[in-house]
Amino acid sequence: MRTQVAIIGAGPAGLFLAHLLRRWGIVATVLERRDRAHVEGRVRAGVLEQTTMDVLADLGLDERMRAQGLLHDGTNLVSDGEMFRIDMAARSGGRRVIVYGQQEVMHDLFEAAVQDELPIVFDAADVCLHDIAGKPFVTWRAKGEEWRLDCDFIAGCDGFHGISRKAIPESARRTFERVYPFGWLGILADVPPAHRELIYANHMNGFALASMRSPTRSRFYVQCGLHDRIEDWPDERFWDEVTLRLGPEAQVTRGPSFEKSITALRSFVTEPVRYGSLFLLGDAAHIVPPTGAKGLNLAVSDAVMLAEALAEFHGGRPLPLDYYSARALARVWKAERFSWWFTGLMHRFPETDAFARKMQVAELAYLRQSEALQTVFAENYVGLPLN
Ligand code: FAS
Ligand code: PHB
Repeated sequence: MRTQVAIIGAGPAGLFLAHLLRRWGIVATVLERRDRAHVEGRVRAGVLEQTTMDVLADLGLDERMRAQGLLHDGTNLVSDGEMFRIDMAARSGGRRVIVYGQQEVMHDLFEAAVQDELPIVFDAADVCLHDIAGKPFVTWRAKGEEWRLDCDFIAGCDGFHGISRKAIPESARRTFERVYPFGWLGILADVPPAHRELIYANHMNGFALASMRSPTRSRFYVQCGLHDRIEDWPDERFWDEVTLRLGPEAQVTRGPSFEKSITALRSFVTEPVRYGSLFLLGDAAHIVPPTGAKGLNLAVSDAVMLAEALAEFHGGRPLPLDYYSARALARVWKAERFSWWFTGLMHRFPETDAFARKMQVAELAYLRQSEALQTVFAENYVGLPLN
């Protein structure tokens, strides 16, 4: 078998890339280790930047997002129980975000892939990359057989724990990392949202976030210990804690959770994101703590930048392809900075001494009063342009 681009992984990075390449007339095949139901069933991200909304509109895949997504002009921060709002649309020339779950985005991308007959191989086991610095090909096992796919390029979209990043010799890559001394415990519950927009809270017991998936389904997170287990957080304890941390302006309605998971927080980047014919996208190349809601959105911007560069390459202009790594990483590092800064501002660190705490309080007070700092926040949260 032969294709132009072999895409490893059918998460947001892989599927956005497949749809964008198709629009440029470039043929790609996606190899996914799991089945569709598993990939589509992962809860994960909830907030799409203006940039991502625009990409879905460009692809003609935004109908359900526009019908069911919750457009937000602003967001809310709570410091010492007091809430203030940042009007992001007003501070960013009308750009905003939409709350539309990753599960819904994946559903729309898979449905469109079926309609467009985009080749996706599910349950592809033992995917292996070969000769990435020469004539690349990929092998895998499925239906009890060995398969081989020859290609011009390989797009590693297989997430943080995938094989693509590790295919680049250690001597040829550098990694940058910050592991945070706490996790996020998240739940889904069919209760009305605590507020019409998101609430991020910094409380002495730790961070909390009130988000949602629809007018009747809510997503809440609390900062938890690194070694906490799900069973340490029965629903009653969770509701007590999240209500306390969000403060009096949040209308928390209690109800049974039907999903509960703990996520570790890390900032991670590998450089470069190109090695020979292999390109890395999304979580395979970089991880952000979810505080800034950037994970999925960075996967999309990587896909746009690589699709554009490959289209230029096929149009006889190879330079953009060489420039892909620098261009993608430039936007990634800005999102890493914003996510690291926002995580530092809203969480309680074990080593947060009295002085560090005073710094948090002062920065939150300055953010509350400063149009300039609110503009910086808004620009970053709604998504920096894809330049
Ligand atoms: P993904 O991990 O989504 O997809 C990679 C795909 O590759 C998977 O389908 C996997 O099965 C496949 N794969 C892996 N190894 C393979 C192999 N060897 N062969 C073939 N296929 C292989 N972001 C937010 O903004 N808000 C959140 O609340 C949030 N919560 C998160 C919670 C968790 C637990 C995680 C892990 C991430 C969360 N994120 C969140 C970030 C998330 O949205 C990611 O950034 C996004 O899924 C990245 O997309 P991909 O790069 O496509 O990677
Ligand atoms: C979510 O809705 O899952 C969500 C929203 C905002 C974040 C992180 C997660 O910063």
